[in-house]
Amino acid sequence: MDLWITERYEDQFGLSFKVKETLYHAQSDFQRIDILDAEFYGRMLLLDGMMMTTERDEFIYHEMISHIPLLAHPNPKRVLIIGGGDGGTVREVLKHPSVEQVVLCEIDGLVIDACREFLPTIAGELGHPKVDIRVQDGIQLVADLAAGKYPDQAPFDIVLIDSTDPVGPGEGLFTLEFYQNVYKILSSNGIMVNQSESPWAMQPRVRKIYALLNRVFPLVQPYIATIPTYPGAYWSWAYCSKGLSPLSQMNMPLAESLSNNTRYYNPAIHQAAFALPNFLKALLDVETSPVCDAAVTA
Ligand code: SPD
Repeated sequence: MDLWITERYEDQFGLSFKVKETLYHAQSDFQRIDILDAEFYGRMLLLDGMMMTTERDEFIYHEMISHIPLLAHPNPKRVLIIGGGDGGTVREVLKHPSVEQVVLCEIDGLVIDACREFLPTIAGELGHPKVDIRVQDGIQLVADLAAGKYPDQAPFDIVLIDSTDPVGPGEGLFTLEFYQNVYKILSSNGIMVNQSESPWAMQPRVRKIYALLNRVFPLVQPYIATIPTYPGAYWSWAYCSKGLSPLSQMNMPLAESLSNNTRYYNPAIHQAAFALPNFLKALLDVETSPVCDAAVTA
């Protein structure tokens, strides 16, 4: 008999996958962890029944959360990733030659272990010498760094919030206090990007995220891609900075050469991702299209 799983959203709609095999199942101190092998999408990681990543479409999410900010920054050296225990964001960040250190702060060590074993194409760079893995609560780490507890470890050029949805252990990563603390640990031209949910399926949630971000960061610009396996498929990230726009410092030759090693990202996608449809501008009270300054070409 065929086995199907369905991720239901708000008991209103769902996305179903035909499963060949359960590869891993555990209940950690934080959440239920499942790694399944499915038809079409391949191996997939679910946390508390919510889809986190699949072998077939993970490149879209991981390239978009990484390359947009890293190419917007003139010289990113130190990167902090909160969440992201599957390792996909680490893999993409390491494609940038300027990056000297990547701190990965994942609350759940079992997620890291399971992904290393069962999702090697995603987690394969977690052992890279530039990567410093901390198994601890990212909210607490950022609060400690912001309070000056480890002065030699901050600031960061890039902070990426590669979180779960704002339920369970990920909830505290969507608060004003957390965003304020991230702001404090960014360098003067630092950039934060957080995954900001589906502006199609999760509109009240998305409005709240952007209302909070706009209270903290001078520049907040949503950008968009389609993630076929997430609820609503239409997904967003928030580009947040102290003023640096997403294209003003962009090194076009570097973006083009990086594109030889990506499956989704390229310089045209970088610019187009910030174009918002009218319903989304209205949802987020964005009056004008984001400014896409001339990119650096030499
Ligand atoms: N609804 C799914 C949101 C998950 C976003 N994070 C995915 C983590 C992949 N590294």
